[in-house]
Amino acid sequence: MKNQEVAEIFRKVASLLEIKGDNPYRIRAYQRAAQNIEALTRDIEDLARRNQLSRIPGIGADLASKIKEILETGTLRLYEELKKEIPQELLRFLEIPGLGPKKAKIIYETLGITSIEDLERACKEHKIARLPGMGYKTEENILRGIKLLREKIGRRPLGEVLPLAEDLVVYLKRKAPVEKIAVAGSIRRRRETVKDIDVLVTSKNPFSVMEAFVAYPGVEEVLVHGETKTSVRIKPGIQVDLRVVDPECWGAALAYFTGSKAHNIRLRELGVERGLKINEYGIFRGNERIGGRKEEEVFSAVDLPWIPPELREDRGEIEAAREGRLPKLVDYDDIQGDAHVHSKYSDGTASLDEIAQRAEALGLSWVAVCDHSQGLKVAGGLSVSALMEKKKAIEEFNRRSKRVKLIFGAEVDILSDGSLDYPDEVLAEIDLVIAAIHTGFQQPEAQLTQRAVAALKHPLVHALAHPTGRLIGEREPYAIDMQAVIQTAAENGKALEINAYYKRLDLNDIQTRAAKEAGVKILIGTDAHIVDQMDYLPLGVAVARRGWCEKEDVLNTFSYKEFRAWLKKVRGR
Ligand code: DGT
Ligand code: CA
Repeated sequence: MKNQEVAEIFRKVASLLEIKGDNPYRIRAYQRAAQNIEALTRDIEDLARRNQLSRIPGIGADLASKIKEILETGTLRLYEELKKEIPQELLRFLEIPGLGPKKAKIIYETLGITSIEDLERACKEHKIARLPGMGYKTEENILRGIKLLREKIGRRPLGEVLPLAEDLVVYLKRKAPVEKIAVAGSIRRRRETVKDIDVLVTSKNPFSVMEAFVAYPGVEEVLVHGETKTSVRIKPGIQVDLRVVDPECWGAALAYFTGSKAHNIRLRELGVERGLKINEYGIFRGNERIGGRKEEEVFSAVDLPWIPPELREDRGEIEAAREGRLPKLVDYDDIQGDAHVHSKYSDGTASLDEIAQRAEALGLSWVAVCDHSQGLKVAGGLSVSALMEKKKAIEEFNRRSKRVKLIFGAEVDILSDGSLDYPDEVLAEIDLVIAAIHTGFQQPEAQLTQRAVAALKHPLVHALAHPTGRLIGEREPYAIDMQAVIQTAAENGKALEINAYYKRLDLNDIQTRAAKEAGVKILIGTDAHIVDQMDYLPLGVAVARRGWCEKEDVLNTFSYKEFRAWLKKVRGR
């Protein structure tokens, strides 16, 4: 898929135009296009072939023809011309999250800095703070951006890598003589970011497996080509290690390569206490193999029940397993609804029918359609009259739809003083009110926290959306006291969202666990702006599982009726 490549070029065009001081609307159009293309789960080439590019939000005739140009030529004339006007070094600075084109240009022109290392030093020596329009805050932001950039180079969001891993598994099952096959490592644990793809297989013919593997169409470079281990780099620059293991070692290898390393070390220590050696080849007493064919054997050898991969981080799961108090994790199949989807009414692209169709295909029985509120003009926020129209349309839809029900919701902006973006009498009409912060990210912690707390205390609010505002690899969480937020939610019987969009996963795993422990209910929403993004729901479930959530902790496991009852209960009705 060329989606990322196209998005990247558009994003760079936007930055270059910004450096040149071009028309802000034009710049915004490229940025928005980049965002929406990146968020697509469909193959953009496929859309282009079917002449469906205009289905992507923000893509008109002009941008559609530019997308086609990129797909046909690999680049864009406009981009190449802009690059000639602007120095290369400056382009590199634009990769740093949080460092905008204007500031990058001033730094480049006044200090003559040309490398990221020099820029880092200049920040630490407070040379940046002295430049016009900048200060110590700018230096902090740049340093944070450099840190994020370095992390980003090594790790990618799970939601980007998981489909690649799944595609490879399908390919290997079809083209290689594999018997067992599993993706291990951080992907199996569903960690939010991933360094590489670890695949294990058993086979009677390892040689053919490796031949098929290196012939995988996504392979860019073969790094190691062996009988038991082969490593390649696939298209977006991700390494894949494929290991063929003996069936009698399968369970031991699966446990070992699933990790985490910290968890493995604990298991190995427990083994040592029992006079056992546990490694990727099996479980041994002296030279005698006593197990390793099945993964459960690794755990039972040290008197533990099998531990779900999402918990294997040495965050107390070993102790919990020993004491028989492992959570019975919420299952991917327990999920009945998606609690946060945007429609055509605001900045989404889907009609109510399209949303319901996708939900049905995903095996869901309800979806909350939560569009933006009136003040959020950039995101097509709904006026009160549009909101009431939508309410009617949803009621009408529900009258004729049996299998999938829609819930009339709104993602209501929390204004900078903590008040909400609709008056109370309007909020009372909305069945699910999710409050969210979309502005003022730079406010001090006390103020941001106060806004979230005030919203959660509001009697008509049900939940807080994407509580920290972070974007993986792009934007740090804003300064917010999560403990205060969790406590307020707990005291007021309100839910916190796990936003399942692959760049958000917000709450994250650790915050989710804190919320669960405080008795706060979790509400998972994909925040889909196009129906394809509804497919990200399992990523949110993965976060819930990594946060030790059980079925009853997660409101999405409720039936439509039960969920509606909960919505009413929150408002004391
Ligand atoms: P990442 O960074 O996203 O690739 O995370 P992982 O957990 O997939 O890490 P990776 O690919 O380096 O290694 C895969 C698994 O192999 C890891 O989760 C645990 C196991 N492993 C790797 N190195 C060691 C080690 O030195 N000791 C032990 N006990 N296990 C290891
Ligand atoms: Ca890995």
